[in-house]
Amino acid sequence: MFKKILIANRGEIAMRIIIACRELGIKTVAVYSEADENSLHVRFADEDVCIGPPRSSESYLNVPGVISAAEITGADAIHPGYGFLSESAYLAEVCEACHIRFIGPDPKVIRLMGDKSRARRAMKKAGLPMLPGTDGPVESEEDALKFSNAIGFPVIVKAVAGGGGRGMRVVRSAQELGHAIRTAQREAEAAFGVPDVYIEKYLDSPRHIEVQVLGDHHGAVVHLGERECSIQRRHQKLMEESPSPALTEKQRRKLGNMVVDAAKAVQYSNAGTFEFLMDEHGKFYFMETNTRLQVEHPVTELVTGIDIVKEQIRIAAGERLSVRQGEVTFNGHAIECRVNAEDPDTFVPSPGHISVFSMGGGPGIRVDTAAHSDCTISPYYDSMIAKIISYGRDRHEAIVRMRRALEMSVVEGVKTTIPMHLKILNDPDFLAGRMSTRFMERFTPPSEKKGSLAEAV
Ligand code: MV4
Repeated sequence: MFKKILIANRGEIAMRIIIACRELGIKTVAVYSEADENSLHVRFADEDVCIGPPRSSESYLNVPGVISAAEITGADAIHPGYGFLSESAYLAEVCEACHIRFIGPDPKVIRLMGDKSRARRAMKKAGLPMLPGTDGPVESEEDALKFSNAIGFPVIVKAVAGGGGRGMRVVRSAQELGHAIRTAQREAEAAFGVPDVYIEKYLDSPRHIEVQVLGDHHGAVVHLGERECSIQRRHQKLMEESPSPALTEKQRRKLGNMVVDAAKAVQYSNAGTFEFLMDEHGKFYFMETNTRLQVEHPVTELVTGIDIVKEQIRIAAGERLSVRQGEVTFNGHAIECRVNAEDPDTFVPSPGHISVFSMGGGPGIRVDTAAHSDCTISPYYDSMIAKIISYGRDRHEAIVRMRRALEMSVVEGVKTTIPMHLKILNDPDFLAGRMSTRFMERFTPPSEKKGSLAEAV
């Protein structure tokens, strides 16, 4: 097992990784930017190294800085958390070259899944259900038109290097196709340096459902069930839950087994998430694979009792998965609310000093945060300040607990999205489990709707 792990991240997820290391008896190294000198992850790590100025590009995204910090402190492994360098095949390769273990999948698998068109081909071959789509990047506008006419409009043009909703264009008629392809290519080139795009049949109001997997270096893969992530805005998830209210036990088993087979086909190791869209008939279609720990992993931990971060560390150290599929059980229901320092109506960021910070607790409530009273929320980073995760024997109990925990939370000094969450938790469609990726349109002010994906696409 590792003796010392460097955490290449900040905020609540750096704290989450420190917690796992402490329980495993592993020493920790925090890296931090000048803006995070007084952060809790620096306080609770055994060692800390400042790696640069506040801007992420000069600190948390700086591969030489992170590697140097690991070398100087003698860390055996690097946990990248989510965001930042978590899906950098390059960091994983540099780690390999430096004999530092990267806590994540093999760089080859990260690279494969990072190319959304290659990933699509590989996962189709491995048996996952797909929407009709091009088998590679669009070669010419004529071919694209022929293909789109054959599968029927609407279609969606997606950047091969995209993912998470960046670089997409919905096309509703043949006349718009050429322009959409050219615009998408230009945007993709500017954003990712790779102009390639591919085409898929477009689903208008699907659910977003994702499956958590763990794979070890001995060929074992298990799935930990699904998460319902339809409640999002501009590709930022706001609330997630497990299980999805839309799935039957039989569907869960079938989807989970398909994902396990697909993960085995690419020798997937460590934690991963397979994203699907579900249509109104309950059919699933593979979208992409996230080769990292995800923000919403706690809902899965609460319903399975499995500590995903500890599993990640054990897997990276070469140990076997602590459970077989038959030993994975799903109990009760968990919901996560992402508390962001934002205006709850306009979603405009609200950084600043928090004078009072006290999250509701009690039975069935978990709070993952690095915030505290008398702390400062920096404008340089993501606006998420805490995750409140509720657990109950059933969905109703999880909802009731979440409501009272939010009502009994006090955050003074910055605006938060807590009032928005309370509105959602009282919405009849939410309560009935009726949701799609368009759910938040009803909660979005008209002035904000223009740039939203629903409008753009
Ligand atoms: C789609 C789609 C409809 N049809 N693909 C957005 C993020 C990326 N992971 C895939 N995305 C979508 N792909 C087809 N063929 C609709 C979306 C989508 C979406 C997906 C998941 C969660 C929220 C979303 C919001 C808008 C669009």
